[in-house]
Amino acid sequence: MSTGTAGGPHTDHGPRDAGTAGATGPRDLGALRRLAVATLEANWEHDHTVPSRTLYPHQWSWDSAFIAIGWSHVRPERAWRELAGLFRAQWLDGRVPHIVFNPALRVGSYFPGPEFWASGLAEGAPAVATSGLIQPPVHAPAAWLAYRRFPSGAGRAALCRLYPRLVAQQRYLATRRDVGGGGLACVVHPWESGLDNSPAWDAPLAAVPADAAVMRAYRRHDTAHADAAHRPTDLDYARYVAIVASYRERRYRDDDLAARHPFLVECPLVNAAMGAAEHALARIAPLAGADPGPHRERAARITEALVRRLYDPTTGTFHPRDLRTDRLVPARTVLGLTPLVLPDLPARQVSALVAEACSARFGLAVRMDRPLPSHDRTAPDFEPLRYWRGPSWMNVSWLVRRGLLGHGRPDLAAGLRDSMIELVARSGCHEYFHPDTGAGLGSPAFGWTAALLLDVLADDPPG
Ligand code: 2M8
Repeated sequence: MSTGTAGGPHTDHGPRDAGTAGATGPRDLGALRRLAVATLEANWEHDHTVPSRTLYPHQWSWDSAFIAIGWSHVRPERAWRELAGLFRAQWLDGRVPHIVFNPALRVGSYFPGPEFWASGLAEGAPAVATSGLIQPPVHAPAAWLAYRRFPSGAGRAALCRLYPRLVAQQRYLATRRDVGGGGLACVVHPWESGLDNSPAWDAPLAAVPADAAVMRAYRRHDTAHADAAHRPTDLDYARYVAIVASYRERRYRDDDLAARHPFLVECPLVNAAMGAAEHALARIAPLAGADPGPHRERAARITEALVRRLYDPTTGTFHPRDLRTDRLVPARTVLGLTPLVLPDLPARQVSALVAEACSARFGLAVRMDRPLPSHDRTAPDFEPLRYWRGPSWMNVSWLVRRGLLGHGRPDLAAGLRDSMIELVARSGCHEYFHPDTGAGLGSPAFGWTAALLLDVLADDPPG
């Protein structure tokens, strides 16, 4: 990887020179750890951690799960406060909202803010303002890892309090969101996947009527804090807003999605996370006095459905299924690699995904010369600077690394780990990174980057 420029190491806490991949010395790792802890501390806000003070000043769902894993390494009680705070905002139907708004912040501190979502008008929404969407359900594995890292009595009590809420989250996804009837959950908005503007959503989004000019009526907050050329376009946002408006009009009810909703897609990541969550719940259940059997059965059903509905043997990877056309989306994005997190993924799919990851498209190797990109490097629509259309992200690399560890590829997992550490050593705790140079992009002090760096530095065994 060549030298990163933008962002540079944080001068207060950052390492001076962390060397090349795999050659990061112990002293440098100590400095990196201090940088990560300082970043989490600076983003802590009473009972949760903001992803970024500038770009994302509220609480985000899957960010909080990753961040809880980071806290478990340094201040375990915060891991439990983080998750408990998020699940206090769970809706009566079991959905865990993707944003929980901090009422103390001024109007306009994020777009779209609480006034746009109007969650208070929806049945079963909590008293605090939230969005009406979900994000990948990575919380049960996060809670399990946090407990395993520091298995105290207080941790166990917190985990047991969380257990029924995690079960309700799964039930919501497996029932209300199984619009395709094939045993998978669908996302109703690209934001639900967490990979907002991934090329995976281009085809299903193109069918949503929208005009970029509608954005003149709103004030985007993101482009005031980040380079507009790195963010989704105004046309993307016009579609995002139109899809939320359609869901909000029905008060975020899921009963007639198939008949009315303009965006319905089965996402490999959301469903892989849902399967991995059942595996984690099977570990948690005995601590909470519950039977792990049903979780194991559900996990097996989800893996089977994922392979049946989203795996394409001709490409050897997983693709989203657009329920409007009942076809797989052809784009080969990093979403396709995420089913590796499933411990029961059949050997055929594991080896196909390892081959896909090691191909020129994603460049995974025992010694990586560039970080894992979010999209196929060889695709004509690969964009190295634009958000989820090419840049490298720590959370997706972390998920793929866990999958590799779980499937007996510690050599490749170590290559990925080195490249993740090197990114932060070169550029700081940025939100995302240039997939060629490793330069830091987006927010410079980002929660999950710091949290997951702490986790990979600890290098705990899989499980
Ligand atoms: C990004 O998404 C939000 C909308 O939810 C945004 O662009 O404003 C994504 O990277 C998402 O995965 C992440 O959870 C969120 C906060 O970090 O930011």
